[in-house]
Amino acid sequence: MKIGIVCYPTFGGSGVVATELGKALAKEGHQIHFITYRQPTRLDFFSENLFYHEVDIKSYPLFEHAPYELALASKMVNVVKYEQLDLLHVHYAIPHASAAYMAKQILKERGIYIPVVTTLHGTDITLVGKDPSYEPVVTFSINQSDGVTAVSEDLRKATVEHFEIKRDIRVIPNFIDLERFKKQKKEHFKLAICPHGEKLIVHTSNFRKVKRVEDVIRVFYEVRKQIPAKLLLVGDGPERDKMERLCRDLGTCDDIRFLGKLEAVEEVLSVADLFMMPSEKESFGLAALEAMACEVPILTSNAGGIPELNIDGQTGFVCNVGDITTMTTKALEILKDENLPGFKERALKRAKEFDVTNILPLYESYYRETIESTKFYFEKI
Ligand code: GMT
Repeated sequence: MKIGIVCYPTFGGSGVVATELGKALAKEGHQIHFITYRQPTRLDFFSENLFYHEVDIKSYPLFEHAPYELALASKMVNVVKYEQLDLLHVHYAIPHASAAYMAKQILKERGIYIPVVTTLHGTDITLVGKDPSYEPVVTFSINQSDGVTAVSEDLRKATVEHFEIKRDIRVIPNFIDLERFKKQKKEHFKLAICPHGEKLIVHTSNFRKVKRVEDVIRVFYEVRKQIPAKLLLVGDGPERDKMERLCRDLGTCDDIRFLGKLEAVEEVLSVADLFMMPSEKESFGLAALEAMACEVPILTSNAGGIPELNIDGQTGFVCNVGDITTMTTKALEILKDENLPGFKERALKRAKEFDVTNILPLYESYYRETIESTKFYFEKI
């Protein structure tokens, strides 16, 4: 198949999923055309089946905000037409699904029917999408897509609850390339961070408010009172300054390190003993799956789709959002020498269920179904 993938090219989870999906599809022999405003972060090598089309955003003194959606729709029209694509797969509804709708209408006028699959990732529904400033367009463009997928059952339910949806939504969970995350013990790295055999806790996120990084630090502070431990915080974002101040106020600076944005997050994860994700909202929790793929147990909140990934008492523990006391107790339980190996083993076993080799065929068959179900329109044009 020839597939156009539209996504955000940044570090965010939806962009990572879209890029990894495109790479995996290309390996299977499909021709993949990425359409974004910048080269996706993880698309930094040559493959005969991978193409990148940059959206040109023209600015003009009159525009306070250049109309990205129009430039994107125009680019989609041209790429679909000249590359003869079979399907467009857009990741994150805003503004990709509505731009795809516009492109589809323009192409229809020109005698081409392009099926559109929209993948909902989370905040495009739970935070931004349901805001009255976007809701009518999000509802319309979900209903107008030829196929819609959500990354968890919880997100599917939230979409049906918040919007007037007149179509089925298929749940296709996020995935991981286990080959990339295969355990690569960097003992020298562990020794540098934990010279006295301390337990290592890791958190990675974009440091937005919904991630509740403060809970990570407060739980660590309590754990640290009971056992020797270190905390690594990977990522960057709006909450970082506040979190650095909190560490200073708590007097924990010696045991906490802020590493900023890291490309090779698997190197840090490979030496971790516990991963924390206390988010307020999380449709899936890709970062937690990455940790599990590195054989790291996870301590999470019960937000959104996280409980579909984290099996309470098996791969880690699931606690109520903001319940720092229970999180501390559970962290200590996981970190006990006699418990840790079992948690690690079960975390890895669970991650294997989400290996790309299991999830890719779900997308491929959904594409085929969608193309098949729109054949009627092809014939009508
Ligand atoms: O976090 C966001 O604001 C958006 C989005 C992104 O691009 O990172 O994250 C969402 O998509 C990920 C990939 O499907 C999911 O793993 C995250 O759980 C989800 N984030 C939220 O729901 C907060």
